[in-house]
Amino acid sequence: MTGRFITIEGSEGAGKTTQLAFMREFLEQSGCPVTLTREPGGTGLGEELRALLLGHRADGMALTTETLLMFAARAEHLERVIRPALAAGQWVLCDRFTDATYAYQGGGRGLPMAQIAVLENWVQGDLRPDLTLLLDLPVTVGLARAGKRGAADRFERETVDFFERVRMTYLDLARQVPERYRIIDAARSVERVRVEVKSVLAQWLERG
Ligand code: Z5A
Repeated sequence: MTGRFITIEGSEGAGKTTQLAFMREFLEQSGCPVTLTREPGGTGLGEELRALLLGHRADGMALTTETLLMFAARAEHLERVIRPALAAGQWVLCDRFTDATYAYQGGGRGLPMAQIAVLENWVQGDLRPDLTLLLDLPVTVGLARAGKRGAADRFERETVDFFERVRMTYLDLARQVPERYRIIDAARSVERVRVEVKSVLAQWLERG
């Protein structure tokens, strides 16, 4: 049996990591074997690329380089983790995927969406997530949450305008592919968001 591919997206401080733990628990209790992973990262090489992409050694990295490294990490991730897990019937829960490239490199930094689409088709072929949860919240709320965590990485130091463009791009993507996306109001308490995430997953499981 082929598994399912579920991604979770959102701008800074949306609560993805927090909700993924609940999602894993809920799916496992429902009898679905879960592989939990993240991007950029998810493999040895991918985590090295993540450190390069998020770290300050790469300040001033060209946008083309940044985008190609995101897709290099993704190619490795697909080959070594995502495709084998799906083939083994696992439910792959992934913290960010290609929608993040559209939102950050495309919306945030201004790379033409058509160039991202070329890489998406090349690296992924036909593979797209089955379901994407978008945790949406006002940028200032997310930044305030993330600000409590200490040292900022290369993306976290971006401007409020950058994160506004990221948010708008995610909302546009969700409008373009409504059958794949579920938008969740992530400005509420952890518990209220958890209840809605669970309800979305339960309805989706019921649909089969
Ligand atoms: N990136 C890219 O540019 N292109 C790509 O293709 C990909 C990624 C794949 C790394 O992502 C960066 O890579 C990311 C985009 C870029 N940069 N940014 N920004 P990441 O997902 O690893 O990093 P992140 O977005 O910075 O994740 P995050 O800030 O850690 O957010 P989160 O996982 O969504 O949130 P969290 O860790 O669950 O929660 C953050 C804090 O808020 C924490 O203290 C929680 O306890 C608290 N929290 C969580 N939920 C709530 C609620 N509901 N109320 C109050 N407080 C809450």
